[in-house]
Amino acid sequence: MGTQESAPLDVARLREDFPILSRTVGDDTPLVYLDNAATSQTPNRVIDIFGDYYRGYNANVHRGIHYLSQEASIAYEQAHDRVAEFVGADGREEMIFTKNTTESINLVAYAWGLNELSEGDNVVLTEMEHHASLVTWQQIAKRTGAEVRYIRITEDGKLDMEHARELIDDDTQMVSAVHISNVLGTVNPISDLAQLAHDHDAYIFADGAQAVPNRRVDVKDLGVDFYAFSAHKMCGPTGVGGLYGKKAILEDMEPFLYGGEMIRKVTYEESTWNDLPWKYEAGTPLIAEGIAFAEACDYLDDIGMDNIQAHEHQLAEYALSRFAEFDDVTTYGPGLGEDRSGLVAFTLDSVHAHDLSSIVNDYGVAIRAGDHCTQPLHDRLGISASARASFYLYNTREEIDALVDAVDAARELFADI
Ligand code: 7TS
Repeated sequence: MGTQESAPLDVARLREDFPILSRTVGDDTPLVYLDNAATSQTPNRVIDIFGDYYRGYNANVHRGIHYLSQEASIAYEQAHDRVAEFVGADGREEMIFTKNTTESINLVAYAWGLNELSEGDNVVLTEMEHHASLVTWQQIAKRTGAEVRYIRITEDGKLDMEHARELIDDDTQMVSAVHISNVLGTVNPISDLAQLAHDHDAYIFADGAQAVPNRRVDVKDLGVDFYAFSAHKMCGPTGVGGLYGKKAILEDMEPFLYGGEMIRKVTYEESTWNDLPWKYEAGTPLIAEGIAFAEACDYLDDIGMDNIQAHEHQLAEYALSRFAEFDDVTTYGPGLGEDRSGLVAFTLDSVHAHDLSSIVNDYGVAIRAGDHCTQPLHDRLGISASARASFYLYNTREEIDALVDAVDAARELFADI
């Protein structure tokens, strides 16, 4: 929910930072970009990092003592500190740069799970996990003999915490939960889950792909052991993501990938590992992307995360209230007035989600249709697919009106068939 201290965003001004938003699509139709939960757009100052880097100081990091390598190394290393600070971690040692949220989860599942899990252990997930977490833990569990358990969701799309208390027991080694559902918009009680996990000496991993972009996240306040997110959903570039891990755990864990950069001393027989976080960043890393990731954090902080959260919340409320005008539209997740993020998944009785997204696309409106990498959740909801509109700091009520008008047009088109 929007906090009291938030100030309204000057959206018209902010939109000037995103040249892509003023382009047209198809038959010279203005673009209405409502697919931000998949990938957000990128402001000029983040895009500019790439030109500055490749024109000014492109060099490999950590290796050289020449000027360019030093400049690139300092910028890349400081980017870790900046991204760490953005989510409340204790500096670069607790912030590994990965490719994306998916790789962050796989890193822990392979480096920790494959070594530590065995028969008799269990991993507790939620019914609303993205495949990035669900498939990864499911497959690691198969390989180790561990059991996977799923915390149920309630009718209104929230976690059944009573069920969580039943499932998490002394054999639980990991609780891995999505912080905000990419379909329901539900904000899960991660600190309560962390408490439950720790009461049973289990670790807690939170998937923050849909949370870090739109609210202030503090991993220490949440009490998590691991936390994952992607730059491309928070005004940053594709190709880079963050993995927060508690220093003591990261020091104990085995590396995920072996090779150059992640070692300290190598002989023909043995190798020892580099300091954190480099122990987990084998090979030449995503240098320009990492530096741009930090710039995206600066950009969001300049706007104010509380302001972004409040803006998104207002847009979600507006979309829910507009959809509530129609008997044949079903929305999923928490309803009006509840804490939820700025995305709304919905179905229209007479039109399949894929047809719907294709028709609204003709009106310049970009939304997503399908299972949104949550097939089991869609099974649980009793639907095969949904359409989803997801908002960000540069979206407006008028764009939601454009979506609703386009949905109207789809309804009419199918009524004639
Ligand atoms: N976890 C959640 C909750 C997500 O929403 C996504 C991406 C991921 C993990 C994976 O992120 P990636 O950066 O590794 O791909 N979700 C979506 C979506 O909802 N539509 O497209 C991607």
